[in-house]
Amino acid sequence: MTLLDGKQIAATIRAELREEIDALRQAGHRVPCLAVVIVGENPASVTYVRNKMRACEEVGIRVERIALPDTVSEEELLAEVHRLNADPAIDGFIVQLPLPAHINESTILSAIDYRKDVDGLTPENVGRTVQGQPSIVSATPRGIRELLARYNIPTAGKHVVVIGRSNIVGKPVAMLLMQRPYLSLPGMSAASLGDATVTICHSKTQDLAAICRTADIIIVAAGSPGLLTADMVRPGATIIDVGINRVPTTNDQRLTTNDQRPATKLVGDVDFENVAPKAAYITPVPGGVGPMTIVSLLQNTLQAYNEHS
Ligand code: BQF
Repeated sequence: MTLLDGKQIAATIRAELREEIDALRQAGHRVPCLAVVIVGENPASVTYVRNKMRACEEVGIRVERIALPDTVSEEELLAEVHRLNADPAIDGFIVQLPLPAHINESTILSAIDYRKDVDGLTPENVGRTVQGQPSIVSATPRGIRELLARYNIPTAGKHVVVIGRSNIVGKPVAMLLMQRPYLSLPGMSAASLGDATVTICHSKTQDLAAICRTADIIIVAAGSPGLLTADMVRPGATIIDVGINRVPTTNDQRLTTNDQRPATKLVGDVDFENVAPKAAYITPVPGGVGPMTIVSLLQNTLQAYNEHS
């Protein structure tokens, strides 16, 4: 079993991005600039935004944080989106998800100029990705493709089973790996992945275990800790765990009764301990797909800068 070390690959890619951005600066160009809009103070969202800002700073992307209260109206948030669309100093921006319940996410996403949509979630970018045209690919699917590419794990002709049908992960990663390889996408690494046979499963799928047992690659993005168990995995399969679940730490994992660490830990959707020994390749949580998602956002920001500035 080989661990797919997203933490390490992401660090390598950040070093590459840093070189590219240093070169821009040395040539007298302005550096790329990302804006991040956060609505409210959901602790997970605050952490994710901090991760993104720190990564930008590391590679030399300018980053602007725009914090709005969770009482902001949809109209006010739309006005902020329109302002960012029109600001020539901003190459790309994201609206951190999820949004409060009184705001319609799809209304907000649809208002983002697709050229600045570095999360790749606008209808234009989703449609162009589906049609195999140059597009900004959403961050987690791009990160998964990059991770497979850097470990030389081919997808052509392979059966990929995706568990989860979200607009952010399940649907776009299925599309991406099913595509005819598109060699000239800016910012893509040499290996181009696609040509997979893809099955998308979800909460109403009958006999998920039987379908998974036919998979060469399983991508789990269900948000359900322990969902993928060893009996569902064919020996030698590749396992990509997109789940990020915060679960209570059991007492035997705490060193002493005075253990000052928080009483929760991050786990994925995979029963890692029992699945890992059967897998050829598997992503850990944390340190697998998560860091790749962040680095994809940086790559998308540089792509938006290169294409439109
Ligand atoms: C790691 C996200 C669900 C809903 C909205 C590194 C992140 C997470 C884990 C991170 C995520 C998950 C992000 C690790 C951003 C990934 O080391 O394993 C980074 O910051 N993520 C998000 O912005 O919105 C989400 C998950």
